[in-house]
Amino acid sequence: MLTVEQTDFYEQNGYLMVEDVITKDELNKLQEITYDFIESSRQVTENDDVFDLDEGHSAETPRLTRIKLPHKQDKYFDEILKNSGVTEVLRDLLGDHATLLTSKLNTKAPGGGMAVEWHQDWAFYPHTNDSLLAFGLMLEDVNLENGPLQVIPGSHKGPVLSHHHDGIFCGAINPDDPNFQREKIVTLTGKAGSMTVHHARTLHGSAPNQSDRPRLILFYEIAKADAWPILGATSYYHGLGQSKFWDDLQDRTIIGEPCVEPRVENVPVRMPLPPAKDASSIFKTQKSGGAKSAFM
Ligand SMILES: O=C(O)CCC(=O)C(=O)O
Repeated sequence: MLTVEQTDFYEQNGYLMVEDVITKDELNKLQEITYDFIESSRQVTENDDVFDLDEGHSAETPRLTRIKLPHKQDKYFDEILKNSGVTEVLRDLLGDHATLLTSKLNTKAPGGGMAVEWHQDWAFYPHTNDSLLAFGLMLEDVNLENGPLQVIPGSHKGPVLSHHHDGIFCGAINPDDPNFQREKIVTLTGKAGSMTVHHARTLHGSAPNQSDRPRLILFYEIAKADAWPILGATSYYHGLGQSKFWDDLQDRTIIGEPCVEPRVENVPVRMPLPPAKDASSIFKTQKSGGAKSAFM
């Protein structure tokens, strides 16, 4: 699916944009399911296992920051990962054995839907090696107004910056950090059906949604199967116990087989601890952890 130029570009820059990665029918189906979820959030008044609500959410005007773990909410979100153009891109970037870590559908509500402050995913979930990436499938067109993903090319080869504020993990860098090279920012806009990929160590963030339509990006975080999570990071599977973890790992295997011999590399690790008061999502971690905004 990817050309050598594309895989080289990803290797050097730590990000990639792939257009038309899914078919029109696949896109339509994903959109339909997503709008059904947004519709059903009208009944919801508090954050729960499915919805992360944005300020101002109501039955009249649903405002969501996120639909949590979409691959657990509807099997089509799992199917698209394991059997579509997306799967081929992952194979080209990660090889023949790859595992899903988590998924989230960031819905960024119209008229000010929350920014995601600049961060490196790696700070949230260190592993035994850094063959990890996140990709975002655009379910609607993403343009400059609705809060596109932004990245710093090459930052995956640089330092992992501090994501702590006053000794607490706040899930964001300080925008005044001298290693944050704002002048290098690349903005990833694109058509529905496009896919952005970023390495787990690539610095990225996104501004509030200033448009009158939601910004729907379906994110998945994926590891080469020999990258094992380090206990202390946040994910639901850390609390499952061995048996359920093993079953869950089979379910999360996208390509090939699980690997029970972790590849241990000399990677920079600082545990995302102590946690912020509310660590239930990146939005809550950044807010309750006191992260300084880069978008004010
Ligand atoms: O929604 C976005 O723009 C970025 C999401 C992200 O980086 C995250 O959830 O870790």
